[in-house]
Amino acid sequence: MLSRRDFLYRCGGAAVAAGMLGAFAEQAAPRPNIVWIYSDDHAQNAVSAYGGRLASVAPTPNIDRIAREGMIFRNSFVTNSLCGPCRAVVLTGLHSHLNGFRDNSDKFDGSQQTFPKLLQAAGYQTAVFGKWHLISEPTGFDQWAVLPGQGVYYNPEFLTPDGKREEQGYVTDVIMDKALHWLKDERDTDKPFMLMVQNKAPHREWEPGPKHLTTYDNVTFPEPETLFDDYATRGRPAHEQDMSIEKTMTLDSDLKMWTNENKEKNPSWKRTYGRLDEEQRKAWDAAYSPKIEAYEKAHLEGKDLVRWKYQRFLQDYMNCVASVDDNVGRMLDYLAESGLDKNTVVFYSSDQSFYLGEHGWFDKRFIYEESLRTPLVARWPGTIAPGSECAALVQNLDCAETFLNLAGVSVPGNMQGRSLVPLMRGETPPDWRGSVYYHYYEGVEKVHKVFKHDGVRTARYKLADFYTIGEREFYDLEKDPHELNNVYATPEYAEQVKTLEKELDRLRALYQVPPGDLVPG
Ligand code: SGN
Ligand code: CA
Repeated sequence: MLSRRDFLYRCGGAAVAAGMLGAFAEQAAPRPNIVWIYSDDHAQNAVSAYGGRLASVAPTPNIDRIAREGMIFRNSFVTNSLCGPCRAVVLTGLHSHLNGFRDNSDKFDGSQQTFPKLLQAAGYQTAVFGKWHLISEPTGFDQWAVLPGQGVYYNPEFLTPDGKREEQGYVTDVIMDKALHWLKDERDTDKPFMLMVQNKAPHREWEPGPKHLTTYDNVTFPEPETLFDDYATRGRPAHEQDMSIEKTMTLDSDLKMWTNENKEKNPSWKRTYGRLDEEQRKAWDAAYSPKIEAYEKAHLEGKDLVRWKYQRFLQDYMNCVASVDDNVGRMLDYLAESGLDKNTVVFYSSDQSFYLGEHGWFDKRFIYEESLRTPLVARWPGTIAPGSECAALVQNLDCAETFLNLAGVSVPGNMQGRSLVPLMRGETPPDWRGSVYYHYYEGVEKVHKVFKHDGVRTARYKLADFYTIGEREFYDLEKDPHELNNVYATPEYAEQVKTLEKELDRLRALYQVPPGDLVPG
């Protein structure tokens, strides 16, 4: 006799409607719960399970625990490296041009098909807490409390079905409090659940919580090899961006070096410090006053100043990550204590990754590795063998199908991703994708000034098409993992360039990219 799960997989998982499970109902194991912990701008390079230069100085033990007890996806990518667009892709399983959310100024059409709605219809309890950033209200959730827009780090306001509520505390802790409260006291325990816990952290302006204001004070973060990249082989996009540590990152709002003379007049100081209560201010001042004093005495310039900014940025960024990691631990502990862990699939991911000084940058947007990638680890006892590594090319586009598949819910034919469930079982389907499609839409007129582009990445090569300005770039990731050498016009690569150009055309057609989205100018 096939187990219910085996039956689902043999049917490709996808085609099995919840109703068809009737025959198996008696011996069927309960459907698995899903916990999706999602952060904002958490770089793959800042998750120690991925190794990398920061792993030993700034470990993330709780996120690593998910990887250790489950699977790490080594090649996990996004479709469009920006917040709202990534969230819309996760919800719908559709690329941006089909779900209608191309850039952060769009409004998500909440009437469209999403995986939470499909899970809800199949009898799951659904909830989302934390960052949402899709402008319209959440749909398809039994319970929700989301931050308005980007939200704030301290004493944040939440939008809920019953209106606005301000909460005292640090946002990463408050979001997990809400999620745990729902799990323990609010949900219908007769139903399986799907819970999305979505952090604001470690998004700019990287405000650490009270427990981690000084965690990395005595750490020197290794610099990336490309901190002083001169973009020698590249065209306009890398030269004209506005996301460098040197020029774009501010000393006041980003690095909190509000000097005594100017701070009261500074809107960013009011915005940040003005939100803190008395106790929070005390802790904040104790952490930052000595840093401001040291900075003022140092009189740094040129490369020394960039190096100092990099260290200061990483301190606050990693302080924020430390709170995220603590709260992942709270969730894992609760699941274990309650016994829910046995039948709960826990994912940790981020809307997208982030530059931590690579190429001299912070932020994301480009198709280059640091922002094309995103962390993805998953734990599913009994299905994922502990310590598994997956090298297949996966995308946030696959989330919706994965969640539906593991819940035994039929996957609608218009979704564009693929279920990761076979990969989680340690089997790579022979026809698994050999390339991923990427399309960034926000454009040079918006913050950070990155030209629109699309492109394709295979296991070895990458082609980017900055179509508004007619510039293309090509990288051999095996020989040039840091993407310093654009070989688009190099004769030795002519054949590979042609192959990837064809692949890009194929993917544009496959995913139905409207030709109107690819026009010059
Ligand atoms: C804000 C940030 C930008 C960031 C965008 C989008 N500036 O505008 O640095 O790129 O959000 O980020 S800030 O000073 O207000 O933090 S996203 O993750 O929401 O897409
Ligand atoms: Ca983000």
